[in-house]
Amino acid sequence: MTSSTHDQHAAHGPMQHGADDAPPAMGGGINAMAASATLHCLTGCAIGEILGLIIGTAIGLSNVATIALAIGLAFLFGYALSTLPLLRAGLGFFGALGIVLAADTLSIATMELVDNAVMAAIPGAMEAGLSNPVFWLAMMLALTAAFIAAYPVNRYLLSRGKGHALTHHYMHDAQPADWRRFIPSLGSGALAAVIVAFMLGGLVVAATSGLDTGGGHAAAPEDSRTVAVTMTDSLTFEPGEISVAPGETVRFVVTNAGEAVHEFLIGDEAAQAEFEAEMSGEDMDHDTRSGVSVDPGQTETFEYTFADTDEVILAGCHEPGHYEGGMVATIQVSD
Ligand SMILES: [Cu+2]
Repeated sequence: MTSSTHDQHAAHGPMQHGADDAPPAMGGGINAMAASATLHCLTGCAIGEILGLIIGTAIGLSNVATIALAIGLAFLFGYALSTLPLLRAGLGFFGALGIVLAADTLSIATMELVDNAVMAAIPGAMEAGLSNPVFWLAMMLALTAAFIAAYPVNRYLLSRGKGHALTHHYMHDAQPADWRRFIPSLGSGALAAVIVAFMLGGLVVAATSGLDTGGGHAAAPEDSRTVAVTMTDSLTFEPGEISVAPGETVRFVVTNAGEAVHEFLIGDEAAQAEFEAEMSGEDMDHDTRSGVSVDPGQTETFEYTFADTDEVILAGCHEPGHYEGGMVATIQVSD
C-alpha cells in the first residue's frame, strides 16, 4: 500500500474531526478563515434568534420583547459556539470567554443589525410566525444578507490580527488528550449544513402545516367559540336555547348525562323531519351529518358553521320517540 501525502490527507475523510478547522496556509487562507469565522457566528445567531422567536411566541411576548430576546440569545449562542473550540484547545472558561467577547462582538452585532433590518423590510415577515413559510423564506434571505455583511467585517478583523485571529491563535493543538477532546469541533461545512438543514426543516414543516390550516392567516380554529351542551334522559338539551351570530363557527361539546343514546343534529324544521323519517328507515348512520350521536356517559365534539343570515334553526335527537317527546333545542342565529 503506497501512501503519498495527498492520500494521507484524503484519508482524513469527512469523519475526521477538526479537518476544516486546521489553520489555513499562508496567503489566500484568510478568506477561508473569514468564511469559517462568519459561519460560526451565523450558526450561533440563527440558533439564538429562532429560539428567541419560538420562546417569545410561546409565552406571548410583544413583538419588541420577542426581538430583544432573540437578539440576546443570538449573542449568547454566537459567543458559546466560538468558545467551544477554545475550550477544546485548552483555555480556561473565562480566558476563552474574554477572547470571544473581543473577537465576536462586532461580527455578531453586524449580523443582528442586517438580519433584523432585512426581516423588518420584508412585508409580513415579522408577523408571519414560525408556522408560516413566509417567515422561513425571509429568515433565509436575512441570514444570507447577514453572512454577506459580516464576512468583510471578519476578514478585516482577521487581516488586522483581531477578531477570529485571536481565537485561531489558540487552535493549533490538533488532539487534546483529556476530556476536552469530547468538545465538538465543527467545521465550516458542518455548520453551513446545520443552518441550511434547520431552515429547510422549518420551511417544510411550515409549508405542510400551512396546508392543514389553509394558509396560516385564514380563519384560525381558535376563533371558534365553544358551547357545551348536556343531554338528559328526561329528553332535554341544556341549554335549550342557544344564540349564535350569522356566519359564526361554533365548537359544540356535547355530553350525554343519561343512560340512553342521544343525538344532537342541527337543521331547520324540514331537515329535522327528514332525520326523523330516516331514523325509522334503514339509514341509521347519523354521525356523518351536522351533529353527533353520543353514547351514555360520553362526550363528543364537532364544529358547525352557521349560515350568514338571521334564522332560527333546531338541534334535535332522533332516537325513537325522543323528538316527539320534545328533545329539541332552539338555535337563534342573529346579531
Ligand atoms: Cu335523545
